[in-house]
Amino acid sequence: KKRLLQDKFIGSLVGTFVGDALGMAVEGYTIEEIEKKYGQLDYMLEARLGAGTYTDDTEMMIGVAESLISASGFDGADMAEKFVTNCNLDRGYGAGTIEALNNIKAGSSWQEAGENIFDGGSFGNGSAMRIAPVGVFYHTDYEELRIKAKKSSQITHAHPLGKTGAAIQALTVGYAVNQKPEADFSVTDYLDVLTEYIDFESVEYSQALSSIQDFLKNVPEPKVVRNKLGNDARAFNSVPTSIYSCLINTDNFKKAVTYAINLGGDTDTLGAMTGAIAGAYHGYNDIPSDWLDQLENRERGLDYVIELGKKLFCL
Ligand code: 8NA
Ligand code: MG
Ligand code: MG
Ligand code: MG
Repeated sequence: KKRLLQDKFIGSLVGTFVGDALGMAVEGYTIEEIEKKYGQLDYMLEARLGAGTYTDDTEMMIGVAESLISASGFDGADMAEKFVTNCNLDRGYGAGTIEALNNIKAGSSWQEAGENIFDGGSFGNGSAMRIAPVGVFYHTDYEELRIKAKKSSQITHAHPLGKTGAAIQALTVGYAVNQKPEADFSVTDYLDVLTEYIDFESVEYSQALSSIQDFLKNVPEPKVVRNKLGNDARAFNSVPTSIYSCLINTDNFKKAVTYAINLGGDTDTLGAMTGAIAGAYHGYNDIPSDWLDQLENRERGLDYVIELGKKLFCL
């Protein structure tokens, strides 16, 4: 049982990495373009920094994990510093995040760095894409989990819609950790937990939640899902999409992540967020070895991310 729990921690972190690496190659493609060029894409393509390499999504997730480990829990100043130290712009960062990291470098506190980006802070999906370590670490206490998720978002994504996106994604990861992988993922129970802990007053998330419920009753074509839930870099147009990708593909990790990246748009991030949830549910052992075999593994690659998962579990 302990072994399975550790497997889930590692699965969520490596799941982020795998989904990011798979989706990277078709970032910005439409559903139609992916379909035409690859049919159903479920393998690593040569891209940007090479096949199996990760982007900002995983690089920032690594920073979140490192900080939770070194500070034995959430520490905003420490996490901000990890983001700055780790940042390699070649991995492809969002404009708002770059601005927040520059503010930190210039001396802003972690609470202030993201405050005045865009209009009232960023609501990009950048704080949700990296949240897996928060979700697994705080899985025993959903209240604490939501608070820490929002604080970790504050560093770069201070807009309420950005923070809520990070909290929803983190809560979903934490919930997935708590479910037995062989049992059915109870959608009703999950939605009860979600609505108990998250404030769904904003139309963006409440509409998405009601679309998800409709789609679960009457499963539409992926294009309809894309049109309704979205597939872009805004948190409210990608976090619900990733959750839905998991909810209709609970059989295995591969099915969920493949579904998400084939929706097009912000595919690395849809892959990363779907991989974080599916990895937390199924565990590391369910991630296909032909995907794992292709992941980058120099310095801070696959072995390093597995080690972070173990350390996070042992804290
Ligand atoms: P961000 O904070 O710049 O947010 C992403 C985008 O959302 C912004 O560039 C805006 O277009 C929009 N946005 C966010 N907040 C607001 C607001 N308050 N008002 C109006 N528009 C807003 O960056 P992020 O870290 O959230 O971005 C994450 C994305 O960037 C991920 O997809 C990640 O993979 C990366 N990304 C990289 C590339 C690349 O380099 N090829 C391409 C796309 C995305
Ligand atoms: Mg990315
Ligand atoms: Mg929408
Ligand atoms: Mg992306």
